[in-house]
Amino acid sequence: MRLGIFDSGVGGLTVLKAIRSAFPEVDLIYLGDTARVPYGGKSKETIVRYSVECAHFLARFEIDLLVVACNTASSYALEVLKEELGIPVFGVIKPGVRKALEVSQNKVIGVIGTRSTIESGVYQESLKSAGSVVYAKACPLFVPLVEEGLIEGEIVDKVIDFYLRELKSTEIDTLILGCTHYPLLSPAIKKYMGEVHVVDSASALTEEIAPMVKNEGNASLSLFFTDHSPSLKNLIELILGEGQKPQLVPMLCSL
Ligand code: DGN
Repeated sequence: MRLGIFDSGVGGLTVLKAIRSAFPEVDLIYLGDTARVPYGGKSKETIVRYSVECAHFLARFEIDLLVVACNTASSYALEVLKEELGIPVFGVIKPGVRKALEVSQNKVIGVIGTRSTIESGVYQESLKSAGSVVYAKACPLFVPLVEEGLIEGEIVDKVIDFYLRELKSTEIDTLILGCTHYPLLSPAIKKYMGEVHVVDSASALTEEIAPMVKNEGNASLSLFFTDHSPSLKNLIELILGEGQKPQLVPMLCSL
């Protein structure tokens, strides 16, 4: 079985890592659109266009299933991708919502993500329609922090306090990390938030796709990126561990 996974950049490797540990035999092809990251502040039209291009790139490899690892792309482009591809397409929003509803006792749930994800209202609508009270907060500085390799320490704690102080003072008993990068900040966020359940969409996603995935294949792993920035290798290692050799694909966009 062959799975395609795409993200606006490197953060989606948190999702790939969770999938790989759940289904180690499956062949995985990952595309990180590092030339155009971040998607998090772009318009809906642009996010959909980029997402369709990424999906079509992966479809060339005759994938059996597509995972949209990016929360921003999942918020805006999932329905279009389902129509375009003709194979099962999974995003990260629904699994995160399902998991949060499962673990929350009081149904007061917080969600954090990029500006675009939070402004799309997709998480909030799904949670509210299931009867939850929702507190949402965009945390735009979290992505660059992780990309700098800053996942703990004084600066991280200050930024977490800056964004999450209000959420901490609410009744939320569950917090959804609605962005690919945030699982790397999970220990620091958990330390700050105390007793709150922290749900990351990467592990929730693997549960969601489990009924569709046969753990069969050659256990191959292909990583494609639309740009190799100097920090790419470090970021891949930060998320996946050492020893990955990414392949470079040309820019997908015409500028
Ligand atoms: N992958 C994006 C997300 O999960 O929303 C984060 C990076 C970005 O494009 N801003």
